[in-house]
Amino acid sequence: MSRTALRICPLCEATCGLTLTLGDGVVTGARGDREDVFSRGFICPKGAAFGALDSDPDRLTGPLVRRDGRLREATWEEAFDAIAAAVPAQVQEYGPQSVGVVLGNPNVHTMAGALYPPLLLKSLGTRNLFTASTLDQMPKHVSSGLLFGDPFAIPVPDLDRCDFLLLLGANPVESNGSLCTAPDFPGRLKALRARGGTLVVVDPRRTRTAALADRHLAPRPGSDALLLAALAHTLIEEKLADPGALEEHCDDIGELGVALGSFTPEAVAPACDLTAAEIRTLARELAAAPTAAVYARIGSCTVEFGTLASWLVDVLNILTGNLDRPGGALFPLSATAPAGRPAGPGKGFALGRWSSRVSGHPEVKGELPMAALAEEIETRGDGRIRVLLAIAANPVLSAPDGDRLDRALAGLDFMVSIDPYLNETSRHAHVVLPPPPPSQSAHFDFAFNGFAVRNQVRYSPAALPPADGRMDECEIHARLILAVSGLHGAPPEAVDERVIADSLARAVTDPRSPLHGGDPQELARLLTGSTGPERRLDLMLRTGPYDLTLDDLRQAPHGIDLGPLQPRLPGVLKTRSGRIELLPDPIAAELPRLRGALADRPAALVLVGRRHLRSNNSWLHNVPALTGGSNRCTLQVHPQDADRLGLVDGGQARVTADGGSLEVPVEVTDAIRSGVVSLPHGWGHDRAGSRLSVAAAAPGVNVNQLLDGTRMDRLSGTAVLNGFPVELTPLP
Ligand SMILES: Nc1nc2c(c(=O)[nH]1)N[C@H]1C(S)=C(S)[C@@H](COP(=O)(O)OP(=O)(O)OC[C@H]3O[C@@H](n4cnc5c(=O)[nH]c(N)nc54)[C@H](O)[C@@H]3O)O[C@H]1N2
Ligand SMILES: Nc1nc2c(c(=O)[nH]1)N[C@H]1C(S)=C(S)[C@@H](COP(=O)(O)OP(=O)(O)OC[C@H]3O[C@@H](n4cnc5c(=O)[nH]c(N)nc54)[C@H](O)[C@@H]3O)O[C@H]1N2
Ligand code: SF4
Ligand SMILES: [Mo]
Repeated sequence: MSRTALRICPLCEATCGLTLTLGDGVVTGARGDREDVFSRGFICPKGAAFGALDSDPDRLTGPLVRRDGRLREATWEEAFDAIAAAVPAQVQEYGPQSVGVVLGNPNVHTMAGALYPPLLLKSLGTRNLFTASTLDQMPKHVSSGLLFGDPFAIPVPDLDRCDFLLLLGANPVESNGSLCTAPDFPGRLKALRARGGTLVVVDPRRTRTAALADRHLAPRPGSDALLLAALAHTLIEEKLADPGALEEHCDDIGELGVALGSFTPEAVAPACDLTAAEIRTLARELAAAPTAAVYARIGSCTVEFGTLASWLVDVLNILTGNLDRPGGALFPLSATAPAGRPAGPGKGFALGRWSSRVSGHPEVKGELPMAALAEEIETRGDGRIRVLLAIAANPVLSAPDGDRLDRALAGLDFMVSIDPYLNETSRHAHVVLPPPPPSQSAHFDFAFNGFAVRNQVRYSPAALPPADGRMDECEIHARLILAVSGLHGAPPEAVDERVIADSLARAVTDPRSPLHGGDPQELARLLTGSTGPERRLDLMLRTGPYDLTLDDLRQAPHGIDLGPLQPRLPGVLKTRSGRIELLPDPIAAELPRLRGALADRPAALVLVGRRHLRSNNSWLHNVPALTGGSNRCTLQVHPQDADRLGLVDGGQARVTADGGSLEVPVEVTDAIRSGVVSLPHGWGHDRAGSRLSVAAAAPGVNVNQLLDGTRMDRLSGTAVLNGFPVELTPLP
């Protein structure tokens, strides 16, 4: 007999509520949950393919352990024994820095990935942490850290109420949004226009999002910081800046005009390949709109001046008075955020507290650049990474120069992957620990509730019981922590109970906590979860801002709406001054380099990425329902460029850049501007030793092979993945 279960979709940041149909221990169907308080029935093709992905026959069903050079099926006990035998001894001999940790994107989509990595890092004591953030949103963390004192204080556009949305370097109609959790992003954009609002999209490609816009500007890639600086300059110069009530929270407003002095629309126009008039008009419209939000993502982050662009986005929101006001850009307040702290000076945000060993890249938010991982493994000497723990990460495809990383991983003394697949990265592991499919895992969005356009909270218990021989991913993490820290064999619950005891000890002595003055033991007994992670969630809800418990969430399976976003200044500020530091020193020090870019002679041809609705980074190409059709790894080229270079639609071309060259199928289309070509990432599934039968049949090429890892946004250590120079030659 079939039954249904509700499950938040973990496949992208939109966090849609799904209704799964279950039959005989498998998911047989998925549709949007119409009663979901946030997504109200919205679903995309990936969510609809939940069942196919969940029961992909290539998913690993149990751990693998390398013996005599080959990965073989093993028991969980053997797997953790192997880790306990290898890692503590390595740490003993070579020190904690000899262990590197790589955290990939799906960690923000699992409870395990949210709850355990901080403990793992603490128990290891290593500073060699590399995450997908330095291939992604790290510039935004840095700009928020500097402006607001908290790298996680990221304002999100108030999509449902704003009158004017300036959207740069994002394509939410395909990606479904990022750092702006909004189920049915496309519908929300249409609603914005239907209520008389204006949408302006800035993207070198005429994307499906651009097609929804009132206006589409297609500047030269990599020039967003210049464009945004000119917008800010114009607001100041034309006396259109009106921060209003924000003024009392801001330092350095006066100095901004001087700092941005050289970035006139006329000066930046050639570098952006826009006209000065277009830029001035946009600035005036932004200022004139009753409410407006500027929002930028991947295309503005993973470029040379990603941090400056991210900073300027919020500068514009501040100069127009739109930060922290309804209809503008607001700070969400999630149900598991720690209870409010009083306004006033905080600890601030520091960059570069230590540096990477080989190239001296400054630490950012406790991380080193993913683009520097290979050299940290390869380069001999004290502190070399010899052991790697890769959790939900596929850097061989997602980071620059996968071939080099591939060789580096092959040379490790020991590697562990927590991954459902044997893929380009995990095939190098000595131990692979596969989590169960998502239907067998509980879900809570610790990360995305903090970036959502509406405050709300939802919990999904596991839809199906664990299949035979399956271990919950939270338990895998807990056991890994014990195994690497010499506590192999201790009960995994001990990890959670320790966290709970520590958190309670802090809460009862914190006058701002709702649990202040309580008895820790008694409070621990009140926690209702049936597993460690559930009890930890319950505790976080109880110490959070909404007076909620896990039971409340269980009784509201479609979620609890906590209302529209509210102004939160000055409470969110944690800068040393207790104010918004509008022109922080590291930013001011970077502006001369941006000024230098005004005179740069742009390359004739640069490459940008793109995302397809039916794909997701590197790991969704093994589901037949999602691959094929237009979801393919082609090089998009504008007709003029194709003519000039002698390329034809359906033909082959060689693309060459700093890092190497690739042979790719050409797709001629006027949906991309001339001087720019586009190749998606996450492809290149042709490495031996992977177990991805569908993906291997249409492998595509790995765009990141074109990069050697030296191009970075200096302030954040984020790899430049967009707007790098390439050359094209036709192939017969
Ligand atoms: N050129 C170029 N490169 C890019 C980008 C780009 O735009 N252009 N985008 C970048 C961005 S934004 C990101 S976030 C990174 C992503 O980089 P990664 O995080 O390295 O890549 P993913 O493809 O998301 O794959 C993560 C791994 O997680 C595994 N996985 C899936 N589900 C689970 C799970 O539930 N648990 C565990 N433990 N593992 C799981 C998958 O099998 C896969 O091996 O790529 C970046 N790389
Ligand atoms: N379907 C699907 N959804 C996804 C993912 C996926 O792989 N597939 N990945 C998920 C992840 S990890 C993330 S981080 C998000 C990302 O979500 P988005 O930020 O919306 O990502 P993209 O769709 O890559 O959009 C980036 C856009 O920037 C444009 N661009 C490139 N260079 C520049 C530039 O210099 N300036 C400007 N203004 N634009 C530029 C590109 O043409 C592209 O359209 O998506 C998430 N959702
Ligand atoms: S939009 Fe994202 S969260 Fe919603 S169904 Fe699609 S993949 Fe899942
Ligand atoms: Mo990402």
